[in-house]
Amino acid sequence: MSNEITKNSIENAVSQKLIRYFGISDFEEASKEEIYMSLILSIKDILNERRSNFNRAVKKKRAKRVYYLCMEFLIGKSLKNNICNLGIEDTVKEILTEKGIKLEDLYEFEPDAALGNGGLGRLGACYMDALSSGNYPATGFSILYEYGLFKQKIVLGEQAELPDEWMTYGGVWLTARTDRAYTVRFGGKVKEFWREDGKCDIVYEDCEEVEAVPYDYTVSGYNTECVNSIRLWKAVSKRDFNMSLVSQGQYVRALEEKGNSEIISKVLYPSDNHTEGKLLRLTQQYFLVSASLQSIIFDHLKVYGSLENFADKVAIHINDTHPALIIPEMMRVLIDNYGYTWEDAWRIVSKTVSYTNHTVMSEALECWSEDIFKIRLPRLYTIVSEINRRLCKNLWASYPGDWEKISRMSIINSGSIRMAQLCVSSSCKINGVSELHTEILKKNLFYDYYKYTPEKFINITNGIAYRRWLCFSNPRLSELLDLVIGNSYRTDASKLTEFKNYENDKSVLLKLADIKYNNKTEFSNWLKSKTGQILDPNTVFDIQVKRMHEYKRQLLNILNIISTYVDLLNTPNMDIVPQTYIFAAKAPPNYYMAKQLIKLIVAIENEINKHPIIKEQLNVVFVENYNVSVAEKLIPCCEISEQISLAGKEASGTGNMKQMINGGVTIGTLDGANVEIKNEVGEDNIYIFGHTAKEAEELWRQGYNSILYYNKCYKLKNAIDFLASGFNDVGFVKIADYLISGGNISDPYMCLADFDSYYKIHHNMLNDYRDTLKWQKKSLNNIAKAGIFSADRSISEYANKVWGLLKV
Ligand code: 26Q
Repeated sequence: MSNEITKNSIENAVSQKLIRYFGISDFEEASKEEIYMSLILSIKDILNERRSNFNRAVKKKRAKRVYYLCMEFLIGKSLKNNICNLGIEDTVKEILTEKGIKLEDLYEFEPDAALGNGGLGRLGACYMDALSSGNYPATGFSILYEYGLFKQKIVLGEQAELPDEWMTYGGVWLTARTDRAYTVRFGGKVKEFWREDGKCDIVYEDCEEVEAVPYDYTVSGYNTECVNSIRLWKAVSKRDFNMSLVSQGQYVRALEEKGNSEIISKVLYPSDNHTEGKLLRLTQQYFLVSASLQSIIFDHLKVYGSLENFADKVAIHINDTHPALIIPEMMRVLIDNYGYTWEDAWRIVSKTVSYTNHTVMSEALECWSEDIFKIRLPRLYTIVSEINRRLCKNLWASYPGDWEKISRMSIINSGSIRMAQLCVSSSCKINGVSELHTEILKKNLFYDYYKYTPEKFINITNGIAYRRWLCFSNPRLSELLDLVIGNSYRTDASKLTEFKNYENDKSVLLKLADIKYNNKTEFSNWLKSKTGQILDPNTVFDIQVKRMHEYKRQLLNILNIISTYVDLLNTPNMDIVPQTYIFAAKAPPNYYMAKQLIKLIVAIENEINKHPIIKEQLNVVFVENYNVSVAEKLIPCCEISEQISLAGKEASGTGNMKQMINGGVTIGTLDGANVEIKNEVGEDNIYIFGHTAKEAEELWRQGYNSILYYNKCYKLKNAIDFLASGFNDVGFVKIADYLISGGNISDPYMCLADFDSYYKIHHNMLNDYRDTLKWQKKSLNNIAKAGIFSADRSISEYANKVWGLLKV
């Protein structure tokens, strides 16, 4: 057991750090930066001690461990989360107040660790939190991107990208483990030497060698001694500094040579739901996989001394196909380094690895050109080919002569290595991230595989670290919950249902309204002080925050806003509910349409600002640099949660869950987890519109004729006409064309097909909003029914159904 944490112990720890690292013996002399760093270092010590105790207990119990491989962890800030998890917020506040320092100011100081793009990365971070909170032995593996996701600035109405140098103040959390570095090899030639005993020695020549140095980021759990970590790999050049070049006066070339391989961990690819077949990305993926596997094997051998029980003691989870190379890499290591036969190695690998799919969109499915793969990873290429040869042989036995099916299921096809096929054919379990998504996987994307091995396919609906998103981000609401239903929901989210008993309690409903108003006011003040943008907390806050992508259909929301704007221009004294639309989103820097959409939203914001009278009724703001921290401020203000993707495209969504648990009422399509949200809250507490996934697919197959919708609906026509000519920007004519033309720039996400039902339901929703008690009852129901979307629940399902993992 760890020592108890007291006011004294924290104060002493911080003072010691001030002396040791900054030579400051007096709190009063320390700058905010120094106190910030010293506080983090002190908390890190507590966590590291607990981690080591927890590890000892895991070893002693010989408990199974899970390793969660993910190219992204969108961690955000950790100071507040760790302080709240440790239950020491009041104590720390007390210490700091005595020194005239506000803890909130220190919180603000911390940069976001933005080692991820969006949903996938944030899910990884939420799951690590739940794993620790649930006392499960787990390690996350990813890359220590020196630059996190770019910082977004709106410059002259458009997104500009700035480098995100998060390490200066965010790196304090990391513990470098230079003693545990591994070598990763790329390229070169592979030579096979067959021995007399029939075994084969593999020798690599002329490979490029890179050192992978681990940096551990500790992850605390709520109210528990369990602490896990995310191990982040940094690429360090192994090539010794080339002194001969230096002596020839080629100093810069010598530096360049050294720096080359360190590029691997420089940047995170800023795309979301889209792959790029770039060599550097493949390099990053193998770097992650190879280093992580060496670390996993090292840990295992230290405890058990053999790999015989590997599959019983280790679960390796791959998130999306990005870390799929762990499959051939594990085969390589078991066969080449530990002398396993193919069959024995395969038994271990296929029992150890599980895979979650996070998207069905074709542009996000990873394929690598055989040529690139062969050159960069020659030994792995041989292994993947052999996996594929054996797979096809088995398939042939099950489906003799069905070449079409076998070529659909084959890993290698027409010069491409298809990572989804590799994952599905090799994993012990495959899951989708919402009920609908899993059904689509079974019926479409992985239909053949589902028929082949149905027992492997399961659903585990996503969940969120609700303590971060509710308890810590929305203290007003969680205080009310503590008061009304007690605080047991803080460890057991299902207890939130007890809040439903108060759906007709007028005083509770009015308190909810009050809390929302205060949150909105707080956010408005923050935004005004940051950017000067003005919000009126007396208007309804309608929020769409997520990555910018065509399939998420921010454009559908925009069309409805423009149509209301046109109405207000024509009828200034129209009776409408005063409404504020808040957007926040980053666009991938090379995604033209996504950037155009940001430009359009900012243009609308500016257009409305020219009409102060209209602005009172209809306000639009684009909040720049959306990240975890902005989300934590914004989501507690949500009244209307826009989840309007084309049905069938959003695998789950998790922002929908975060807004729901903060009392936001969803307007959405029957897509991803919206379907389950609807099932939880019932039709009265959600606004569903648009084509279902099945209908949308059918419509697309029959031929989507956008102009029909344009001609049929005058509101839509007005909006699109305004879009085409109302702004002095040719770019928006292109967006109008994209919406209505059937040509090669047409809208594959069929915004117009859902416009009519969207604007009607939106209108009804705003009418309902006029009645405060009626609205707050809906809001209350959303809070009360959100418990199922807790990451604690998701993780316990993974532990039981996928990993065979027990709490320690
Ligand atoms: C792949 C190759 C090369 C470069 C980038 C990528 C790449 C990077 C990120 C591909 C996809 C992603 C991210 C996908 C993602 O975030 N998917 C979301 O996952 C969430 C968690 O399951 C779901 O809730 C969302 O519905 C899904 O869109």
